[in-house]
Amino acid sequence: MSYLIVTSRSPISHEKIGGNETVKKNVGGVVTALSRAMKQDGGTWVCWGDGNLDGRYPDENYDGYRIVRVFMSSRERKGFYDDYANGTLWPLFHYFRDRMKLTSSGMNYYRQINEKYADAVVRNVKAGQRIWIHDYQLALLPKMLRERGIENQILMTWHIPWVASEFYATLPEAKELLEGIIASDMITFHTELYKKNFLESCDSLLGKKDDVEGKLFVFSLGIDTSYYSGNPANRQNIELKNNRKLILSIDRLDYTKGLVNRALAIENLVRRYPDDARKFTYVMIVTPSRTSVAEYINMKRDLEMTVGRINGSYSDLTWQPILYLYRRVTDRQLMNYYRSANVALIAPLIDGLNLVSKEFVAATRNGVLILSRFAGASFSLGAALKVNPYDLNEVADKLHDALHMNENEIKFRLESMKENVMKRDINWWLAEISSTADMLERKLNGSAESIRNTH
Ligand code: GDG
Repeated sequence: MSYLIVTSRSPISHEKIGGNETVKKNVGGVVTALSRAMKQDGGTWVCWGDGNLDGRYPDENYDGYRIVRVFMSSRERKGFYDDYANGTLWPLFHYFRDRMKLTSSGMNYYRQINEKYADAVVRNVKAGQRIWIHDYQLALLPKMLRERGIENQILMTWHIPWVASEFYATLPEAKELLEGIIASDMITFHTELYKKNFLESCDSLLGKKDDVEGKLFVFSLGIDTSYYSGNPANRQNIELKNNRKLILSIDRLDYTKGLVNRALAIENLVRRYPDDARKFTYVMIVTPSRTSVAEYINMKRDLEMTVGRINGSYSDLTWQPILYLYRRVTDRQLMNYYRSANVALIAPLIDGLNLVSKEFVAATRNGVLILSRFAGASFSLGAALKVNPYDLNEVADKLHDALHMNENEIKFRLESMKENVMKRDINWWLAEISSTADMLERKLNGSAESIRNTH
């Protein structure tokens, strides 16, 4: 089956860096999964051309598939991406009502850009191709495609949480977005909770339940386990001085990730368990993200002040509790960290899924996973040490437990999590979605056939 995939982000972008033209690969779990689907059967990927040289490549062949780019002016980018997608929808779908920007101009740009995507899809889709739309930036697209007469099967995958219906209802455009999404034939979420919340939103805001329910499915995104569990060339072990244990985290800079809380939990660990001080180093890797949004610039300052204050209070000439890295690390470095860490501290305040926790489980041989109860991945990683990221005493206690856990318990917990991650990997995810879409298509064709036969 050939796919036409639509995403806001692109798999690659063309950039001029230091006078040289370069092709930048936009890595990350979603792009990896979708590239795999593209490579299997060819197909077309419609995405945003945001690289500074992408204008030269509106349409190109890459790695066995076609990339078609949608372009935005700087005003459209600000209205669609900064103001509405990241300023209104992102905080809404992560329960941060106070951070939600409510401006009508943002929504107008959001509509306008969804229309641009719709036009690009109409121009490029082939008969019989399956259209697969991703995430909160493109909620209006399925309905816009139907309005343009597109009859291809439409799938939508929602990558972030779907909040409780009474919370979702605070969005002025709540009904419009729902109508947009339910024009799809199939909608997938990472957890049962998000599916339930979505259905309740349809019921309470649109009075539609029965006709939507059959379109909703839960498939939690898997990872490329052969990569993470394998033995990459040039792997190096990171060894800390004096046999210190390595506590690791890696996240995009985002308020949903609870980075300040994690630093405070480390401070709490040292206060509650003074004997643990000097026996660990917390390596906190923070990847730059949405660097054009003012709020994210302030967030970085707040985090750095907290990390600086904690290090200032507890460091001495031989030890520093937090080693803070604000940069993107290479895939190889990431693997080295995953393999070398004794503990992964994955404590977002809320997260649609959280791929890092799955990657760590696949990569580690003897590490302990501490995982937020509010990450979608916590539903499938039952043997992790679960924490409420707002409860800094609990996080400190679990850190202490993790640092002192015996090998048998570490192995026991890891085995059951590895089993789940290995079984429900990226190939499982793609195959489940594809076979479910096949089944829905057969059902639809079957009912069309029986209608024809009765007339
Ligand atoms: C959204 C939802 C949902 C990160 N920094 C580096 C790096 N990464 C890679 C990780 C992982 C991916 O990026 C991050 O994925 P997450 O799932 O953890 O988080 P979001 O970016 O917020 O993703 C989330 C996801 O969509 C999928 O549906 O799980 O809830 O918010 O793959 O490894 N990779 C390298 N260097 C870095 O510095 N090499």
